[in-house]
Amino acid sequence: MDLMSIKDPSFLKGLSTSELEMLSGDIRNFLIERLSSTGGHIGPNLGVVELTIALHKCFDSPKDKILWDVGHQSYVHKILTGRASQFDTLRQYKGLCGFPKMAESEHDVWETGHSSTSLSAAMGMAIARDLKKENSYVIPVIGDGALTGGMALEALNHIGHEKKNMIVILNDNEMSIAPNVGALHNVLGRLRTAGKYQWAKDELEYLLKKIPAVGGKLAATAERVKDSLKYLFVSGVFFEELGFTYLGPVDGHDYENLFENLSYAKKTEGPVLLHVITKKGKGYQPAENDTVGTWHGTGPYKMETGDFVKPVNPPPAWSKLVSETVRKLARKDERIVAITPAMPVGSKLEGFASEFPERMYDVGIAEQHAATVAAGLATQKMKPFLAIYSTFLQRAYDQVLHDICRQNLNVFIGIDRAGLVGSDGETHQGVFDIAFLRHMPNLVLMMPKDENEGQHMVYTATQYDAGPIAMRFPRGNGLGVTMDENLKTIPIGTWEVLKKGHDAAILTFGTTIPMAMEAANVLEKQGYSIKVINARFIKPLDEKMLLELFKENIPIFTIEEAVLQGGFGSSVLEFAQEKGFHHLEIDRMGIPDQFIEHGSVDELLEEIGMTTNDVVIRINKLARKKQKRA
Ligand SMILES: Cc1ncc(C[n+]2csc(CCOP(=O)(O)OP(=O)(O)O)c2C)c(N)n1
Repeated sequence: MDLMSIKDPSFLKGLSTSELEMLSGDIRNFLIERLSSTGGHIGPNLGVVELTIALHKCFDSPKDKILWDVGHQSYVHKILTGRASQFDTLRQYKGLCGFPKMAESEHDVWETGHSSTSLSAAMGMAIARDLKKENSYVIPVIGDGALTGGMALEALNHIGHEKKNMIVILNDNEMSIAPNVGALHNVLGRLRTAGKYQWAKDELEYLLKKIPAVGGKLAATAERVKDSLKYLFVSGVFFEELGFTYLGPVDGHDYENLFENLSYAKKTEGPVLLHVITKKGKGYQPAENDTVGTWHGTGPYKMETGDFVKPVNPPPAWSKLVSETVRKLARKDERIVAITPAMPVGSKLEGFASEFPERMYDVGIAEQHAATVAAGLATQKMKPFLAIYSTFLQRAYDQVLHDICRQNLNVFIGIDRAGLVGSDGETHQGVFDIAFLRHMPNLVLMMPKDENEGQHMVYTATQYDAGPIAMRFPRGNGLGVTMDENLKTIPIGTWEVLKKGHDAAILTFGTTIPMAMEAANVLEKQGYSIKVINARFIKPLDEKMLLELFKENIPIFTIEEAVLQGGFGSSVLEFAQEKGFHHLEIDRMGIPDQFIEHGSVDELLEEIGMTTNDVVIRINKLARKKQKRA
């Protein structure tokens, strides 16, 4: 079928099962081919082809609301809702978003990127539907990984209590981003092997009804039989106990099976949970064979072989550098324990896990829990290393504040993917952490200029025993600098002058240091002498160096790949104000007050005016202003 001709999912209503099967094949081929050049979430999407088609055939989107949890598996939905022709721009600048996006389609009724929100949002929609006396279905689709998130569990608790009509589709492929973990995963495992509990229950009910009534005694016995059957078939009965009608498990690649269960679900009053078993990567051998999570989300690959297209001998990846340095230090320090909220692969903790299995905890998609587990460990004089992406740390704001910082506990937070992350887009940009951490008492926050300083900072963090310490580091690879053999501590709160100068000073840290140096060199050629400071401690500031700089009375230009509001530049302004330097020229460059969509990091920096050229222009202006005043 010509996928480009699809405008909306209504055409599905008239297709037979064999035609739907052909359509599934066409969609799979399309995804495998297109994603080989753009990259994207291939595994999750290949797994939900039949499920997505079945949902759009059985329901009337957008009147019926289909919500995609995390949203990385919404590509088939995008194809069925008229967006196939945009797939060559997937996750690229101004192109098709890799997650649901209301601006793209009326069928995207809920935007996501962070996991485990779909059930809560669906509950809100169901409440609104009932208050407005409307008639529609609300259908959140949540993976077994996303179901481990605390929000999802909070929502189950509420939905089961309120008994609103809702059809929760549990897409169980036994994988999170990496293999799924946890007790809930084991419950699902038991359900998977338990067979068709619902049908057995209905059959029993039918049989019991046929027995002539001989009073309440038999009815009571019947109830007990039903209960024991429940326990016989599914030792967990987790969802039924929570107030859901549990349907399944059903083969998520079998249309007839899906239709039968979906139509049963539509007739059922109250919340239903339909347990659908799917195979991640279905139909593409390299992705189907993946047991670690490599094919969850990928860059470009060679379609025929499944080999990834990668640069030759790149500098060390930041995540690996940090995790491997922690691993090295853990050999000498038995107190070090690593914690990841579901990202062992992304955080490159596989090496640590294999060497120290008893000191490595993947806690599932549970950032809040991860932070407080780290706090608990620290109360017992352990040295927890919490490996977490900047964007997901947002989830654990209060745990970092209330549990870690307030109790001044020695937790080392490795903030991965700090700064712009590129193609994952606005839900994943790691640009808020400085603003939401800077005001937390006791916390040390730092960011290295390169991977060599990075390894010294990791060492510094593990040696530091005066409270919580966090190190930001970006997505991607280091600069390829020479690495020192021996690790050393960096005195807390000390900056470094990278280049001397007397006309203006640039204060920056991390990824923007090369840009600052380049701009300073261009300005040098224009006759300005520019000082560049590596402000590697975002908190505490190097107050001594700052005061000296203020006294020089030269314009100050701060750069941060993070939001300006409440950011590093703001802290410099605040300090100047506090110390009475009111008439200093201070200009701040950073992420403006808006959400930054997907694109390459360079394209995004260009869009928001954060290039070398922008720095040169703005410092020129500052310096001229200063000259005029003088
Ligand atoms: C709050 C949050 N933490 C971590 C992630 C990273 N992440 C993206 S997808 C995913 C796994 C989701 O697993 P599942 O829901 O089972 O979906 P599947 O990909 O297996 O279909 C994780 C951990 C996220 N998106 N949001």
